[in-house]
Amino acid sequence: MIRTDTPQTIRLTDYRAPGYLINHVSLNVRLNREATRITARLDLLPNPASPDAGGPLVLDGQGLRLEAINIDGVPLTEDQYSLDNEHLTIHKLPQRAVCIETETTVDPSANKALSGLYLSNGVYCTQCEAEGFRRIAFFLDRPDVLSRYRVRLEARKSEAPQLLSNGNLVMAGDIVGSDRHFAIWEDPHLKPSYLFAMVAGDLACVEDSFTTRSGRKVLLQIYVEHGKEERCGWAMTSLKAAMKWDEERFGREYDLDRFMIVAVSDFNMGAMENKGLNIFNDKYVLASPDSATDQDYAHIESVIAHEYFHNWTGNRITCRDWFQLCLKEGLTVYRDQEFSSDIRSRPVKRISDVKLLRAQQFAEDAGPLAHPVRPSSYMEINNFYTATVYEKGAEVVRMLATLLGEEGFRKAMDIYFARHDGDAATVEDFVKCMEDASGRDLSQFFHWYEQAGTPQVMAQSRWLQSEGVFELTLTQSLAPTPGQPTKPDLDIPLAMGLVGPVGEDMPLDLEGTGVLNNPVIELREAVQVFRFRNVRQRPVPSLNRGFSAPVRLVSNFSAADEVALMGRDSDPFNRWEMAQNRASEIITRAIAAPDHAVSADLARGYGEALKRVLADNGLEDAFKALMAMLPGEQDLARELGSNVDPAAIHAARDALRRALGTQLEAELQRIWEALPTGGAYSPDPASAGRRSLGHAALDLLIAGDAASGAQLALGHFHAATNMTDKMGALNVLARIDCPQREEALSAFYDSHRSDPLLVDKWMTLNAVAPFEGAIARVRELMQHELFDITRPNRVRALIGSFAAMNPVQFNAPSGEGYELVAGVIEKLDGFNPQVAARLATNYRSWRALEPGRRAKAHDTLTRLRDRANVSRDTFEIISKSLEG
Ligand code: 0A1
Ligand code: ZN
Repeated sequence: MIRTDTPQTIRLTDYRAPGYLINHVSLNVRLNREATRITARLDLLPNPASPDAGGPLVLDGQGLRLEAINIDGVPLTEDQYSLDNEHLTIHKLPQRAVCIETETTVDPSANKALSGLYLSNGVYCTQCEAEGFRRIAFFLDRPDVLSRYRVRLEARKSEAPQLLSNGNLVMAGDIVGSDRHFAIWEDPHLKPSYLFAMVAGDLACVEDSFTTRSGRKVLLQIYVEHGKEERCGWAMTSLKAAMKWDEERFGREYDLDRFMIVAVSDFNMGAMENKGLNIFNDKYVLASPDSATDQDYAHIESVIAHEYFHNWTGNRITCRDWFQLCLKEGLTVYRDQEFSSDIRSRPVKRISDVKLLRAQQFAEDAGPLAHPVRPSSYMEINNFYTATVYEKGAEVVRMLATLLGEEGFRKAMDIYFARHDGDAATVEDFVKCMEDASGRDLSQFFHWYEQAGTPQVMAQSRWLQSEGVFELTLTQSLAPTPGQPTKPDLDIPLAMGLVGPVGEDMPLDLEGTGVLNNPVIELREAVQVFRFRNVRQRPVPSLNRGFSAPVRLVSNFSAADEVALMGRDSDPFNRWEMAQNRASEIITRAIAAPDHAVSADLARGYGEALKRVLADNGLEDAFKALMAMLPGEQDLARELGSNVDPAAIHAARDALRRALGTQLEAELQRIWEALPTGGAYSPDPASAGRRSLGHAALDLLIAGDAASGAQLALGHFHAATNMTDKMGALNVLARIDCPQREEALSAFYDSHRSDPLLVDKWMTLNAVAPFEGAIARVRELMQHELFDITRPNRVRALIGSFAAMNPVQFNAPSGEGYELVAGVIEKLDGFNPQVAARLATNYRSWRALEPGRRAKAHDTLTRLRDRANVSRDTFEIISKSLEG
């Protein structure tokens, strides 16, 4: 049966201010697993600023059982309101302040969508962003309705010794004559319903404190399952570092007396910034040397910071509507990236962020799901928590910071905080602050928020020796994306340098401007010529340094120039970028070559350049590790753009790995042997860098000589005294078909089967094998006693990793990989559409495949779209994937 009721599209241009406002919310929540009873009293009044004031009141509500309703204490008769699946409509309201009281019941134990009130390992918790509050109470569930909340929670004492909600605890006690107790919380700050949270359960609590720069002492609490207290230290350290950094870098202090974090096992996303009560997926809280890798430590640090930073960018200043999501997300990602850059290595952080941006956002922008940083329409808002809104949104803020300079940007942020504190704001409001602080007209820049797609910048240069002029011609273009056939020119800030013979930066004396203090040029026209004067020696241009603009740069620069920059550009980002360019070119040629053989000459040249980098004592280990990693298979596929054969890409990339592994064997061996084993573990960046370099070396060694490499890796696995070393060995072993792989995987399982986060790692290791048998293994694991399709982390670990990290097997020519994932989407869609729809985005590049695979993917997608009862979430992703 084909879906008949096509979900409605919601448009930014249809925004209307709410007809009613809710000043105060008082909730009384009597928790019970199957029937939680919620009384909600809303102090409501007509919105004088809205033409809809005086009209019917339409409250959102989903899956609620309405038990009673009254206005100012008078019960409503049935003809005074109507109910459908998504709304409670009160036909007529007196045109004055009223108190509407509803009493509803919900069943948390049956909530597997993990939106609204649900149970995770017996702990009651909530998730209200974006539209989950309507599953708790009838409400104007939209971010421009800001209210003060008072929440009374009540539960059985033995079941839920802790009762938590936003703000301050004002009263708590036992209910005499019963086994129940209660707590009352008041949040003094106005907030939209999506920031509401409550948690009730039997949890352990780790406490610390932070004194703000104005001298207020803030209680910090992290709640976790009993027995996991020792794994909270890193999260607490990260939280305190984030609080301090926001004071120093942005002048932002925390504004309540208590800040709570709760870690739960079942969560649809990473974490949530509920006011004063952040709720986290426990994988972004729990860490110990023997359970978390260096990467996990770094992720925890940045997610803790991200959620904390939302207190100002998201909570104090929130979004007028969900189209403005990047207002809080892009800005907060920018802030967490800056935090990590300041406390770790800036170049290493930048390279890692750009890798992620390319892998996720560029891929999104290149396919049928492309959308602007601020979308203009959606069917299901949960589908728009995307790399474009988050990561490209952060890039747009970064470009503003580049254009305004550090001081100018800080001034603009100060204006933003002062002007909009307490507001539900728009992207226009934000950009206006940037304009007012700088005196610049940012109307052309604003297109970055509205245009989908990755711009291409073509650079051509020549050195006019006799005139002493270096001439750079830049051309911008932006290919059509769904719904946007033509595009205006963007304002593109390009940081750059002209690099002299020994790596020095020459002065940039731009004709018509003079010597640039800030080495950034702005490309604003379709084609623009920049002439630099007094260039007496032939320079090598280094463009888009630090990836100042999220564009695809193509140039007529020679391989020799790229190799030169790889060795001596003062901008570390571009050293890495040039290495990636060279490697991509070599691999791309091998893809087209018979047997995917790599050119020995090209590989040798590349290997020599890499050798010099690895031997340079002035470079950080973490940077060298990034230099030693080849571009990913999906990056290569995206560069090819059409007629993609994932198996050919894998083979060609492997051929270069093998060549490097053989050629650099001695150097790699030296690096490998220098990797310390045993000893105390510390997650600090220098130690983590040493480990990542060692593991990058292992990856190439194993490519050069699989048999001896596998033995090395197995030895490393058995000798490991921390999770980073274990996973370093397993990550390479997991990708080669050898007995050592099976031995290590089963040893890992035996030691860690009782730790869910480690079982997830194990599932992923099984799912990423690029060789025959992977599909059967994944199918087998879906029957494993530890697989549970209702737990998002487990589904992502096994199925999500298979689809996203195993391009060869997901794209098996038989179509079996597509079918496997589709089967999971179908099941999941029945109870957790958010996670199902996200899984479905893995098909987004199907049109770029070679014809055989393309046809298989098309069949699978069509079947998925045309199912009866497909959710709005999944329907939107699949139908757009098929159309675009
Ligand atoms: N605002 C959170 C992300 C988030 C979004 C939706 C969620 O549930 C559907 C949960 C979390 C953040 O940016 O961290
Ligand atoms: Zn966020």
